[in-house]
Amino acid sequence: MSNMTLAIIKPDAVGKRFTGKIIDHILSAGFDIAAMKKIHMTTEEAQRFYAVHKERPFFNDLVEFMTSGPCIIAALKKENAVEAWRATIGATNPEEADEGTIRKLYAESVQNNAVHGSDSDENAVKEIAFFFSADEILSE
Ligand code: IDP
Ligand code: MG
Repeated sequence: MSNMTLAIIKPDAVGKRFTGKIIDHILSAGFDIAAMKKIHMTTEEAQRFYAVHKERPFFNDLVEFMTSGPCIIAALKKENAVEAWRATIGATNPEEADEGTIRKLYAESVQNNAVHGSDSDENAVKEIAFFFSADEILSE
């Protein structure tokens, strides 16, 4: 499934009413939205979603941030979706993100960085399945 990736519009960006601008950016960059919904992650879900980072010093703050308000999650479709979406969002730290990327435009800090993107095809498949059932994902 190398044509799909998981995007999350994080609580900071949803709270600042950037959802529309970010969805416009997604569409302008040529992604199709295969699935989308609004969720408010539980602590348990955020801990499981970010389990790979559980030994990192920022883990508890990250879980608290991701559960601080609702997120918009989406399965995005495009050729080489993972790489294309990472290029569209920019570096984790917005200070290091290229001009015109979503994080450069809308992120406030390395933690509150507006959006998530899967980092590999393998993780994209897992992350999409974490939030969406197969019948919620449209291929048209
Ligand atoms: P990514 O989102 O660009 O893939 P990761 O290294 O996978 O970055 O980190 C996951 C999330 O954890 C980041 O998007 C950010 O919200 C948070 N994070 C990463 N590094 C730091 C840090 O050094 N301090 C605080 N939060 C961080
Ligand atoms: Mg990551």
